[in-house]
Amino acid sequence: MKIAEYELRRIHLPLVRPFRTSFGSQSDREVLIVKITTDDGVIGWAECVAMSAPVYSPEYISGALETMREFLIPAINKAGDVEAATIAQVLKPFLGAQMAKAALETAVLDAQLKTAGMSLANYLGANKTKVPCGVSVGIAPSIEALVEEVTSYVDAGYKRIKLKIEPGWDIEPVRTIRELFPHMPLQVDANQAYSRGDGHHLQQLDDFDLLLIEQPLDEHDILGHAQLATLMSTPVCLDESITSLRSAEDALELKATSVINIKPGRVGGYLESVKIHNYCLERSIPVWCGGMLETGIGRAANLALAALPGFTLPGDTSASSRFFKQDITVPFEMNDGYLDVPNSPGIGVVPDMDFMNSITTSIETCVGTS
Ligand code: OSB
Ligand code: MG
Repeated sequence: MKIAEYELRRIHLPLVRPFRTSFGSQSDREVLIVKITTDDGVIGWAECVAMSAPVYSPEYISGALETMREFLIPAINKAGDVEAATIAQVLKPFLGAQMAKAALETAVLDAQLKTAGMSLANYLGANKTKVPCGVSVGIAPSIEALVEEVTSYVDAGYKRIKLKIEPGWDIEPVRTIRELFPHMPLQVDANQAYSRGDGHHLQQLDDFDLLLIEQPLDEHDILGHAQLATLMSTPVCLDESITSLRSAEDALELKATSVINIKPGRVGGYLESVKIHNYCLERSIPVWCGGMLETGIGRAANLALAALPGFTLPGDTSASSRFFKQDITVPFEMNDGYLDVPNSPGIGVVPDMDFMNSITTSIETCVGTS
């Protein structure tokens, strides 16, 4: 296909409650939405999961926008006739920028699959029509507030709880939630907040029958994670450190991780995500689908991925209402702790243009090959 036009749009959505992690607190989500129009007039949508500031990953919205405009889009235009499966190769000369690359590839994929009349879930190899929902719970202002928030998610039907932790907010909150919900699948995420010397402290988490501890150390500290994994009975799971199939292979081989959080934006797209999934499935390594506070556009595509057979743990695939009062698509609603996997062609959802226009802060268009 040939791309006639690209639209890069920044939108601003308030969160239903502040989301606090070890890298900061957010009370709204700025999102970069990518739209492509093919020369046949077919539209493809995608969400770039970069955040406003480079605090989770080195990518951030303004940077991703500039990378797309200055480098990635001109390279795709130069290639001329493209399909989703060729985009990664076309963009390979430009280093990093996985989130920017993923968004462009996904927009192409959406348009391509709409043309083919196939859902993303089918294309990726899904074998489920609904997926169990987990929820990521931020660092709370107090234990009481945490209990109230977690209880509301348990009551809503969530099947797995993930607690964000950091030094000073770890053993006691986890103990409290474990005592209150002895059988709930529970895991923790530190977003790199600890250092190598914290192994004996973190060992205390082994008492709480956690599914895993996610990214306790620096993203580059593969050796530190491998050492921690020998100290703890709780499985170590990498998030930030995994930016490609190659890095997943290395981290597994080095025993720095025994579970993988697959976040499509972080690894450069859904096609790379499927490669990581396939590699892990062959070796019986459990994987789950991470989240980046996506709107319905990104959430829809994540659900398609989470429906693949190797996604044996519930992901951070929560309902739209977990983060947003109003989503930019028809909201994803939980039924009995599950979300339905979209089955219409492409990612299966489109934005509500009136609402999206009302929260748009800037739009830029780039011409394609005509
Ligand atoms: O580390 O998984 C993370 C949100 C933003 C950046 C990083 C992370 C998260 C989450 C929320 O934990 C996941 C979600 O429910 O979208
Ligand atoms: Mg994480």
